Amino acid sequence: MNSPNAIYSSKLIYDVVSDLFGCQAFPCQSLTFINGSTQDAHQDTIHLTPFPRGLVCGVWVALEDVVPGSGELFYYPGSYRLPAVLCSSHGVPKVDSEDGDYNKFGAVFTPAIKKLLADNAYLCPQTFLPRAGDVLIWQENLIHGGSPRKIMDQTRMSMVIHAFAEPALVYYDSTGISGKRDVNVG
Ligand SMILES: O=C(O)CCC(=O)C(=O)O
Repeated sequence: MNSPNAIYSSKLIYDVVSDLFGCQAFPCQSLTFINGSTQDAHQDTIHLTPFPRGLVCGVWVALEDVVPGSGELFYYPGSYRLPAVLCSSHGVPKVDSEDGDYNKFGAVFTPAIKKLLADNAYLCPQTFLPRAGDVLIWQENLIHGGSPRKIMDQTRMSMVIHAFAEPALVYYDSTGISGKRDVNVG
C-alpha cells in the first residue's frame, strides 16, 4: 500500500479527476483517518465551495479493507442534485479565525441536512465497504458522512483528498477564505 503522501501526489488520481471535470484538477487539502470519522451527514460544499458550482470533488481512498461496524463512509446516491446548504442561505455568520466558534455552524447545518433528507425521503443511504486501494469519487454536493463506530477497536484507515478544477475559484463557505491549489502535486 502506498503512503498517504504518495497517494496525495499520485498523478493517476488527478488524471482521472481531470477527465471527469474536463479540465486540469488539483488537490487543495486532504484528511487521513485511522478510525471512522463518525461525521454527521454533510455536503462538502459548506467546507469547499467552488465557483462555478460542481467543480470540487472528494476522492476517498481505502487504506485497508473496510470492515462493517468500523464506522463506514455512508452516502446518498443522487443527493448531489439537491440544493447546497450554505451560510448565506441559512443566516449563519462566517467564522473569522482558525479558533473561531463553530457552534452555530454545526447547530444549523446538521439539522438543515437532516431536513433536506427528510424532505427527499426517496434518497436511500448506502455504505461503502471497499477493499484496500478502492477509491470513491464524489461531487461536492453529495451528502455523506461517517457511520457510528460499533466495533471500537476496529480501524478504518482511509484518506480523503479534496480536489478542484483549475478554472474554478474555491473558498471555504464557513470562513470566506479562499482554498489554495497545492502547487507541489499534479
Ligand atoms: O471518511 C469519512 O468518514 C468522512 C469523510 C468526509 O466526510 C469528508 O472528507 O468530507
